[in-house]
Amino acid sequence: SFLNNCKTFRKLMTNDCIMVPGAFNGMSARIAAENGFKSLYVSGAAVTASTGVPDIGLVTLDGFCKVIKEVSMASGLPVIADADTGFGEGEMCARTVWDYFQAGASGLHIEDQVFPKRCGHLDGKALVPKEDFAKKVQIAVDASKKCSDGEFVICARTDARSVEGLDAVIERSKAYIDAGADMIFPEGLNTAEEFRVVAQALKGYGPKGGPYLLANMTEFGKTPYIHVNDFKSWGYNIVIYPVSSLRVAMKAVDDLFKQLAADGTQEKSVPDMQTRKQLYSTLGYTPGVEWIYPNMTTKRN
Ligand code: PYR
Repeated sequence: SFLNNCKTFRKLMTNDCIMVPGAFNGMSARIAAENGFKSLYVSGAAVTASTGVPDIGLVTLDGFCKVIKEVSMASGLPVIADADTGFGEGEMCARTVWDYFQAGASGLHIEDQVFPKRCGHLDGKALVPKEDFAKKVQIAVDASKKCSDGEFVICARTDARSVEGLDAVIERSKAYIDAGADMIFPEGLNTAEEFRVVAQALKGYGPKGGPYLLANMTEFGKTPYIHVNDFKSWGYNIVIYPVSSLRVAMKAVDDLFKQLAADGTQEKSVPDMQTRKQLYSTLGYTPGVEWIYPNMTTKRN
């Protein structure tokens, strides 16, 4: 059930650091599950890009829920999903929590940027006042209590690093923890040392004995590549790889189309393709045999 997935998600993060890759549709979700990943991420950057629009708040709540449902149903795994700035204020932010939970997510992150937001690794971001965002976090936490007894994870992302500096990242994070956030996502940090310093400052802070900590290992951004074991040693619980799968998939599509256009037949690209056999295996499909979703069984088939 959705509630069990929330509990599983929390359990996975307890005293551990899990690698959570982005899945941008049901197929990529199933491939990740096949490869042993225990939880998946639905990225705003990937959802928007795969829809063909930039990451500036153009995809609606329903658009995100469609992808969350696909990823959740196809994989049966706990999903944490990007909710940008919460798709609005007040009841709209509460509705986002309820709709994400009903779509199958086990948690979400909302961020303290002004709407329309931009990618956390771009310059020129602007933030809402700390107190205003703390109120929004509180609304999300209350909504989680109503729909999931508080099991659905509310992650507060702060985009303060490039706008107000590292001290503000810590100060804002503490305010969001005070407001009830279960998890903190310090976005756009510049060095490994900054990740360590933020974790050190937030360790044990707040009524819940310290928040879960999320690190974003996106490519081509402001953050260097850091090994999951390093994050674990500093106290991070989850590392996301939001757009990695979409980037390699789309480069492969580009390579195919170039080759096909040039050669007039796709034959040269066939060795790079997922075969029919691999496709059916990933889908758990045997022609003539009843097919069911993985989370409709007690174990993955
Ligand atoms: C994204 O992938 O869109 C994030 O916010 C990390």
